[in-house]
Amino acid sequence: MTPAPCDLGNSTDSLKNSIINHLRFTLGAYVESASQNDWWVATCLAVRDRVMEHATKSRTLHRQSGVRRVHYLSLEYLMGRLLENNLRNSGLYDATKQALGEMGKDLDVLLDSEPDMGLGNGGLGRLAACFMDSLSTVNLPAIGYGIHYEFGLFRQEFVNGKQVEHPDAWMRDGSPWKIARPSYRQTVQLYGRVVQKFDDYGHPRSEWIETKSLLGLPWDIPIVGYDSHTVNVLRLWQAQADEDFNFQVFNEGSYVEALRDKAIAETVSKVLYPNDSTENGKELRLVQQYFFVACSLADIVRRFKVGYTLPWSDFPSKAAIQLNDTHPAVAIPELMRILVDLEGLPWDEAWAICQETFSYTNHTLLPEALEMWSVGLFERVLPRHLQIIYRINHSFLEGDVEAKWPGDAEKKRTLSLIEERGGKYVRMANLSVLGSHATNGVAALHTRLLCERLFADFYALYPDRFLNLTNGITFRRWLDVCNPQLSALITETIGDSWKKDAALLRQLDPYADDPAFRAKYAKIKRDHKVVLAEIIQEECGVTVSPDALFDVQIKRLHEYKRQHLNLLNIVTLYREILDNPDADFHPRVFIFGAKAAPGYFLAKNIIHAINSVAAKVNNDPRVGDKLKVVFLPNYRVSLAEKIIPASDLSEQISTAGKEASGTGNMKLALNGSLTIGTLDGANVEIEEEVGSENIFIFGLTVEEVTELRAKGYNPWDYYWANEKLRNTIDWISSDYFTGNAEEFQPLRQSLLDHGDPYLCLADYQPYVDAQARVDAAYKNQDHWVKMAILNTARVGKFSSDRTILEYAEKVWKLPQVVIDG
Ligand code: CBF
Repeated sequence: MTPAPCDLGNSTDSLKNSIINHLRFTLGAYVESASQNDWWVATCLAVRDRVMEHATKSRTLHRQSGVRRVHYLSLEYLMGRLLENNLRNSGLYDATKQALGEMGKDLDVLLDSEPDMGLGNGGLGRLAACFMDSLSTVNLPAIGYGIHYEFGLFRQEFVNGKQVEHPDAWMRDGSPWKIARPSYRQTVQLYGRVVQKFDDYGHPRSEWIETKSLLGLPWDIPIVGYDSHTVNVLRLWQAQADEDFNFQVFNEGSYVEALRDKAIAETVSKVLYPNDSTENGKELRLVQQYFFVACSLADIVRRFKVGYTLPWSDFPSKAAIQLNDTHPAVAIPELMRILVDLEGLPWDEAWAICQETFSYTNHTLLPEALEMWSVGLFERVLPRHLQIIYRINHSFLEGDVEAKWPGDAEKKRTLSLIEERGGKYVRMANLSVLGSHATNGVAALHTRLLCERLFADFYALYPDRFLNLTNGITFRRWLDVCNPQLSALITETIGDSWKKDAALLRQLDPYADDPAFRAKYAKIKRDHKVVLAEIIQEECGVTVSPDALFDVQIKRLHEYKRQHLNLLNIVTLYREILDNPDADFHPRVFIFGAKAAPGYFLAKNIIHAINSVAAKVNNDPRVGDKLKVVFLPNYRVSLAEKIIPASDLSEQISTAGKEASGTGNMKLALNGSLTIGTLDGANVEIEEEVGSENIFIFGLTVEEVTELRAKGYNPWDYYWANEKLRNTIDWISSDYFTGNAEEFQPLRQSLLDHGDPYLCLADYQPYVDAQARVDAAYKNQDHWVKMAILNTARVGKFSSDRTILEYAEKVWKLPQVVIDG
């Protein structure tokens, strides 16, 4: 008998019923006395019910049609909150708001109570989240794989201006979005040793024995696209102890010992490493990487075997695997191990399958972020994988490298998968390039630098494998969700097709000259500034005026991003206001949001310096409202959603050649915040799109940076040559701001004694001058608003839908599969 279909309609009444049913039957709560959290969970579940139907349909259709799917492997997903995004994407927002309203509940309050799902550090993890949204929106068959961290990125608090970290227990109360899939649990081996055996035909086979095992339990999170019925899933693996692991210990009566082993096993997915540029050398990190890669590959192979009885040579036509940076690169030797050791394929055949299956995105040129694992550690944790890497390396060096550069030992040294100088290390970036058919950078400049510098020899060998795929952001979250007022104004003006085809935003261009449109646009910005001013009051206890220029730098705290260059300008302005109180300077609020890696001493010193300067400036009666400095604590996706629509100026001031792309730059420009920035990462392309008259570019170019370094850069030259700069640095490192002149010596030393590695002093005067241009431009509000509108209108290129469609066409060769409603 077919059961009666439950009512999963999209009407207000139907949603009301679902929410009440979940309150009563899933949560066991009375409508009258249900808590806020109960209402939030019940609402999420009502939405989830409607979405799951499409998830099942999508999965079934993808399987039945036998199309190629992309598997996105990423150690990080910075998802933020899901309810509002899912409501807006699925078109349920208005009905749900009304349903809740009729039951006396305010949807906005519920939305604000959702904890962020912060399973990532910064740009790379947020990019993965945008990509998941776009994959569903543009109807591509995809699965995201990652780790189900119990603790996401730490919660940041300031105590006396210094960063203090707290654990982020994002799912302490459970999460209504994730669904356990115990039937797809996987077992992962680690450690042990390798022996040579012979199969029934006398062929040698490597066997990995005496291993420790770990279980991976998958949790699925449905990913709802905008105006599409494709619902892909994000599958996150949770580590569990294998019960056999300590059974003997348990039987011998060592119950506590047995549980200790269980706890150790479960630490693998406990916590996200809180660094966005390096975690090299940590054993647990390598175990995390292998754990999620092994679970994911086993899952992909399971699906290949269940679906079809095809030869292995067809594997790449069913599965594309994208490596999000080198973090999942161990997938390359793992697939080789599966194909050669477990499936008995000849080496060369297996290698061809691997290269056809994998593609790799590089996200950084920073040398410290290029992952390397000591050979000793690798051998202990993954002995068979090390053997495989050695064999890949040998064939490569003696094959293609020798053929191109016969007898050239230096070329072999740079291209080798093993670094031999100063100890032996596995180079994960080289492995990723070699094991993939495509390597891409994330902005045009970054890709050029990959080809000319980091991977120059690989590029000489395999030029066709390199391509650029400029990053993008989802315009649903970064406009529709975070700025519904602007989204509505755009839709009212040009229709709503821009939500699926962002290039159409160009139709707004002429409206920049329309005073009525400008007035509406300006009002929306001001309203957001009023809201942000309230948040600043609440979080920082500082009163700011929404009529001031809101100057925003929100991103991870890193020397290369140069929050300290921003600080140098702030202190210079402070001095000027004191020296020249009647100068015509438009009031400004400098707004920071940034987390520093807990072990990054100098980054924490910079946070402390900014907070200390803020405390002085904000309380100095001589300054009044002219200058305010605020550092909002615990920067995260949901806070970004409040800051970005309220921003006037977007600080993108990294040293040229250091920021691979940046994506905050795109979000801010989209919301009409003008960029002050260097010609770095995607800033270069933003300038091309918005026009050089609608952006404030300053500073050294990549070529000039190289030249300056080659000449021998000496920050002291700049210090002695520029009195303002000298006074600024001396003031920061005096006892004026904290009463202790020692406090910011690390910052001073970095800028002077340690050579100013990110060239703040060289870019100081051009930056100060560019800020003066900003001040002058802001005084002409009409013109400023016009420039802001043109930014919104002209950044359609940076939609992640465009990026994803380029990946699908140029790298994955994926078909779009439309799922019926
Ligand atoms: O490509 C996405 C982002 O990745 C980083 O955050 C990274 O972690 N390597 C880069 O620093 C960004 O430039 C880039 O936009």
